Amino acid sequence: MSGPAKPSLHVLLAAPRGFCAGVDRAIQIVEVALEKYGAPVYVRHEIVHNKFVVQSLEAKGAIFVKELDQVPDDRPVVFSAHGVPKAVPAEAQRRNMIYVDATCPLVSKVHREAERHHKDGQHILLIGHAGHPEVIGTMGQLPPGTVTLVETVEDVATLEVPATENLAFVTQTTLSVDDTAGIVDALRERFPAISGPKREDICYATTNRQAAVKVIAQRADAVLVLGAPNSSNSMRLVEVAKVQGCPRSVLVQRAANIDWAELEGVATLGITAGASAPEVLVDEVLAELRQRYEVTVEEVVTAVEDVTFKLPRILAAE
Ligand code: 10D
Ligand code: SF4
Repeated sequence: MSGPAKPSLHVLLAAPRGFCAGVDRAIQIVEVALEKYGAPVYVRHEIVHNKFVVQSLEAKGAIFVKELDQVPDDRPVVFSAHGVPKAVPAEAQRRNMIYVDATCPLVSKVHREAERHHKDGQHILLIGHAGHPEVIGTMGQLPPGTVTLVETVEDVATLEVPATENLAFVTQTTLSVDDTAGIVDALRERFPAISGPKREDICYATTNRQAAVKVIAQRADAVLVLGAPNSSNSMRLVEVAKVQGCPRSVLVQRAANIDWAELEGVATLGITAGASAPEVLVDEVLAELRQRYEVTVEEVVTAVEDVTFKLPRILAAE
């Protein structure tokens, strides 16, 4: 006997979504390091901000630690995709350790930009979120006191800088494109001579995922963003979806965490995933939805990505 007919649900799948080139490379770095050096390979900080990724690497022999002092001298260590202060590789070198830097090349590019401004004698304003590892890493490229953090438009008015003439700004790579534009406008208004990138340093993946979620949010009754609460780019996707037309937008770590009551009355559901959330988590959600609804899926493609990054030379095949 068949049960009552399932309600229908139209799913809008954002594209691009999920893994970016920097995350792909970082995970591959841990996998190749495990092949090359054998287990255990230590990783300082979550390689990317996703529990599922971390657990699958742990199953292969990776050990995740907070700080370098938790790693024995004679085991290799990988630094996460978010970047590290200069003091970290310096310490690894001092201890003669094998280390592999999985910092995304687009984060390293911001590090070099900051260094160049500093060499030119400029004080740096870093737009970003306090306490985030990328912010700690970027600030840690330069001596204390040479970089000031700016988190909001409101911060700009009260900002105290050593000299208003000799300023430059750089940004975290995973910020809200729209909020950052507002902060940059306020900075340029208060400090007309400030130098910096044309717009900001937000990466292609962050930009594309926000543009895609905006389009689905405008058509959806609710939006699910696959990702972790400590993932800056994923949290920004939830905010952007909320602001751009879909107040019922929520972050979910995986299918088991969906609050089904929140989806009551939803006929069109948007789905996307942060840059650190693997596609299997999207598949898992779709499978769970098919248990409860008659699902139709429409992929909404707003950009096609073809970015890839090479592995660090230390891991190149011999
Ligand atoms: O928090 P987040 O968005 O910076 O990092 P997550 O690991 O979630 O995604 C990858 C982004 C990186 C490594 C920073 F660019
Ligand atoms: Fe690199 Fe952007 Fe991915 Fe961060 S989100 S790892 S900056 S490509």
